[in-house]
Amino acid sequence: MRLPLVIAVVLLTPIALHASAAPPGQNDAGTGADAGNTFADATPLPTRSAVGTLAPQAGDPHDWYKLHLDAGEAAYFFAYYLCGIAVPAPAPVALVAPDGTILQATPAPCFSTSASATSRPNLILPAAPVAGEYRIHFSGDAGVGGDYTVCRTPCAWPDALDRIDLMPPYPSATFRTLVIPPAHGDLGNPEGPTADDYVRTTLDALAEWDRVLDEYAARHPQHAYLAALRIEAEVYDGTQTLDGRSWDVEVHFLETHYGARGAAGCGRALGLAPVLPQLRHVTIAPLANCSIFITLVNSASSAGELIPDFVTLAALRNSVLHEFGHIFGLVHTWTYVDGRPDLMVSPAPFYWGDGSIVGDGGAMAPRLCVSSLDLEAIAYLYRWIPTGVVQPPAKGSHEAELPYELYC
Ligand SMILES: [Ca+2]
Ligand SMILES: [Ca+2]
Ligand SMILES: [Zn+2]
Repeated sequence: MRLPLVIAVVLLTPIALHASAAPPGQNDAGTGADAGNTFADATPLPTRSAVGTLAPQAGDPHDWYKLHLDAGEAAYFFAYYLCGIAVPAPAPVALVAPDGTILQATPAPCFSTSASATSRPNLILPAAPVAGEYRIHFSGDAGVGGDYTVCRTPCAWPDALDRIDLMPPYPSATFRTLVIPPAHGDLGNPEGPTADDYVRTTLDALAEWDRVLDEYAARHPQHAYLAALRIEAEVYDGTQTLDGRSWDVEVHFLETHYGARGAAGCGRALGLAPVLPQLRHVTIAPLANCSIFITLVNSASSAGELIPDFVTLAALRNSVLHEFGHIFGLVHTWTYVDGRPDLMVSPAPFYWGDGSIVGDGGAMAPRLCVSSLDLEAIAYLYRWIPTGVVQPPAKGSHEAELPYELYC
């Protein structure tokens, strides 16, 4: 038991050197101050996500966090820098045992909008060797720092529980939606889904939105107008007009890696250049008002795999539900309830075959359901329906007013 004390003393020394130079204005993990610069002086890791700053050039060479683990307890962490000019190269982050031993050190990649960057924890402790205070250490020894996020999974964004970000509503209550089947199905996996499977699952997901909106409207009379929202879906059979103005929404399938499991947007500002050649009709007609792209090759591979998974129908269904949430005007939320992400959490985490977020390599997509939070926010966006006068949202996000419920 002496060893930890010795290490603590040795590491404690720099605090005196840097204490006077501690950068002002930091708010690491919401503490209003800089996270501890030493092993001994570690800041408690919040139960929710922490955001912080490491600034080795400005008197902040280390940020240490600590949490207690029982012997044998599993703990998985996300520890990522936020992409930006302040992070020229991956900076190291480490998981440290109570006795100071480094259990795992990794260059923390930069968090981006790419699902693949954040779909899995990067510090992994399947079983804590002893009970005690473990540490997460962001080190500026390489001279590199920046803004980072750190959390123990399942992570939730700080102070964002039951809040969802908003875009303007679509100016029609009817969404004429054309589903354009993929050119082929199994993508080389003879056991995999067929093109018909993909289309059928997509139509099921669209029908689920309709059913859920009706159910919510019936249960909440003040939002009864949501029953007027209607997805009218058709499957492209070669005869429909593809002039880009006949459809409110087109659903496309992409058969190569696109960097996300899906994408959606209205107004053609989707950064489409990489995928245009794959769209079956884009050379003969402009896109519809809104488009959804579903990647049939997952961008987030399973643990240990070098080749991304083929999408499962369960994952496809979740993606279609999520992307149509964007069409309605929802952005994202960081709401987790009982360890499960809301439908509009992004990037949606994978769960593995043993039910953990990392593990045996068997990726599973937990069934996601539209939530009361999602529906409340849609009710807010479409409050124009009774008057017919479309209004932009007067706020950038919606806070839940009703108890959180899933509409499965
Ligand atoms: Ca700091
Ligand atoms: Ca610090
Ligand atoms: Zn999204």
